[in-house]
Amino acid sequence: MMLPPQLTSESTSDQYKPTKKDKFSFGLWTVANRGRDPFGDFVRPELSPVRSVQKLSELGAWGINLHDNDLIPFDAAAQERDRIVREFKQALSDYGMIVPMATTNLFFHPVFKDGAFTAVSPAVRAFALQKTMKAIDLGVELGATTYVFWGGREGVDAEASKDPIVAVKRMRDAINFLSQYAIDKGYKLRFALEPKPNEPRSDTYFPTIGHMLAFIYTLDHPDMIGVNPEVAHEYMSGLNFVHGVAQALEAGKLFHIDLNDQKGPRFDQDLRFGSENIKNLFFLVRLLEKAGYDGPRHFDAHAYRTENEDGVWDFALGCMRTYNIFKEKARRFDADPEVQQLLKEINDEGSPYAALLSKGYSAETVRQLQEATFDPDALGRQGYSYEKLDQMSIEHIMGVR
Ligand code: GCO
Ligand code: MN
Ligand code: MN
Repeated sequence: MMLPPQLTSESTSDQYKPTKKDKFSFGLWTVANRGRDPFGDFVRPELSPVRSVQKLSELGAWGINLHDNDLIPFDAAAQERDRIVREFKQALSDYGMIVPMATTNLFFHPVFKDGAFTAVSPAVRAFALQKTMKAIDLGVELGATTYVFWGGREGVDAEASKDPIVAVKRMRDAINFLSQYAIDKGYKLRFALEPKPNEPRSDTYFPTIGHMLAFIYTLDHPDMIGVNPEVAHEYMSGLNFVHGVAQALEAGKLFHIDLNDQKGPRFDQDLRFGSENIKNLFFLVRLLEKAGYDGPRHFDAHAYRTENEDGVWDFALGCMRTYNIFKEKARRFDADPEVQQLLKEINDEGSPYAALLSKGYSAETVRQLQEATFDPDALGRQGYSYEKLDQMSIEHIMGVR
């Protein structure tokens, strides 16, 4: 692989090298993505799950995640299923990899063309539950502790086709049913719901992190349910990913994360992590690391369609290295005495009002606030030095501080 000049020297090249401790994971579907798009056919040959496990492990990844049908063909007989699972488990143990997360393919087969849990057809909804129960069993058998629900085709093209209130209720019924199933089976499993605003349907239900968070608290078992936000999906809605993730973290609901990148609000691009939105993703990594997020750093992205297999491994290594580079840059940013000093001044920590506000509501705080005299004009005249602060962030990101 061609490395940028500053990373080729012995002293620095190892610093960002991914290791198992970094908890990097990839979907089987990401590295095995064959580059088919709506306008062109496959450009890469099939990549076997065993080869993916081996190569990712060599590159320093820790986990590999899958949809049921990434591993087991849709129509496989029980014997074939068991053989494939046996071989895959062997590869996991040979190469020291784990399966932290599993999920269901509820979007590829034509049966799901109108969605799965929210499809109008009761038979399709029932089949979706049956398929998901099987896929949960498979995930648990492989050791998964997180189970992801991405809406896939849960949405509409023709608005009149579904009552959107009924759709929300149907999704709730499905998640309640499946969480009860996991509980009754004694599985140690947490569910992570993944929002996306559109594609493949022209509109998908539960389009953003915020919609998902609100929905979770209406479920029967909210404690076992969190979110799996994806960089690209929030950018598709024009949102600040860092803020959405922060809200999930603060609520204790960041159960998993799909790292990738995206050029603005358009079709879902699933680009190499950190290849586009360098500033926002620097702040994302800083947030995850400072908040002590200890879940998988999962990449849900794929290599450019121009690449052959070598390019796929360049892509995978690039995702992990960039995460580690951001992590180091964030550490340096927060250790920079000038940054610390400026942040201290900006936050005016010595103000008597800081102490007062920290007391929260009481009759005494109410009285003190009512009696306080403020000078709004003076407060309105002050400058906040955000230009200076932001330039410092930029200089850290660009590597000159
Ligand atoms: C997308 C989605 C999917 C899901 C995956 C797990 O790119 O539209 O993110 O990749 O994450 O299917 O269910
Ligand atoms: Mn995803
Ligand atoms: Mn995506």
